[in-house]
Amino acid sequence: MKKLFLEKLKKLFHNAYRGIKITNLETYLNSTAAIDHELSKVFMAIASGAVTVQKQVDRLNIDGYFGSTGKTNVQGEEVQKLDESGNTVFIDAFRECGQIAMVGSEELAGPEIMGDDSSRYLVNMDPVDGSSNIDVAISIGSIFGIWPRDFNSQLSESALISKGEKQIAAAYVVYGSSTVMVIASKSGVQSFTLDSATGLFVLTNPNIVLPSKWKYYSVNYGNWEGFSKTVQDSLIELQSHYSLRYVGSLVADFHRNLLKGGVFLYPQDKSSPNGKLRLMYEANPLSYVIKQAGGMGSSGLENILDIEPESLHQRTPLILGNSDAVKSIVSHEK
Ligand code: AFP
Repeated sequence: MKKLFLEKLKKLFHNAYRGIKITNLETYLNSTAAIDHELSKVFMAIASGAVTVQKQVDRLNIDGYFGSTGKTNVQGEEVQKLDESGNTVFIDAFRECGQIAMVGSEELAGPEIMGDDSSRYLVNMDPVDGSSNIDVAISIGSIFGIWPRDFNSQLSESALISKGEKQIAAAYVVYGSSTVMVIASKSGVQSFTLDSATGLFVLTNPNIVLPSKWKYYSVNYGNWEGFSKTVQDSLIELQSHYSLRYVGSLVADFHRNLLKGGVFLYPQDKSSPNGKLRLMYEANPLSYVIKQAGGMGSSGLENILDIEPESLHQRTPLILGNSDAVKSIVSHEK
């Protein structure tokens, strides 16, 4: 392991010597004026948590660390062992970073208060997204929305339930064939790949903008019978022009469509009349990311970022991707 690490360092120096610039997450954050020191610490806490979760994902099958805890979360869904440990990993990383005053999580019924009087940020997260894919070696992920703390408000659940438009940054991690961390801020969207030899996230895809020509649409066709006629009509139109890709882990489907161009749909259907996905820690953060990359997110009736939320674990229908694709689907809906 030590030998591998030294080899990797040698390669990094070699590349630097040859003029190949390597930027890691920390150097990117330090050199980006629009991201202040405090927000940088939040991103670094996400990165450190992600390295730990990635190691757990890697060893899941070997250590037998998969399967259900036997518990259900606040939404009545089965909690996988990794859901529980991922939640603890990120909560601990956020507590240690000191800049976060409160966290909302898919795995917690209410808010987790931390930090001190000067902690400036609130985070809503889905610590492990795509749980049902955990034990079948399909990509899973983590999602984070970051809101500024309102120092005039009490630290209570209602402060976490704030419009997506007020986010100042968002991030997600995909634990896939490689581990990537994507961050979005006023400075755009950047993707970093985890170098497992050094434990550093290296900038591999700077300033991501959605390709204007898009290829893919993503939807669970198993829900067809429950879709409204307008959703069915949109899908009939999409299927004659675009390729279907659906993994069933939101972050993985989202990441592919972000890089290749496309649209993700999880509309309401008869069995989930309000949609399945969660507004505060799935739809809002990813709508923030897609907006910075030139796209948009919609519930079919409203821009996701404009929705006035009512509860921490509220669900929403979601249409997310290239703006022209989203607008065309929404125009059928209205
Ligand atoms: P799980 O966490 O239960 O695997 O759900 C994943 C998810 O919340 C999201 O990541 C997927 O996009 C969506 O649900 C998949 O839902 P379907 O299995 O109903 O298609």
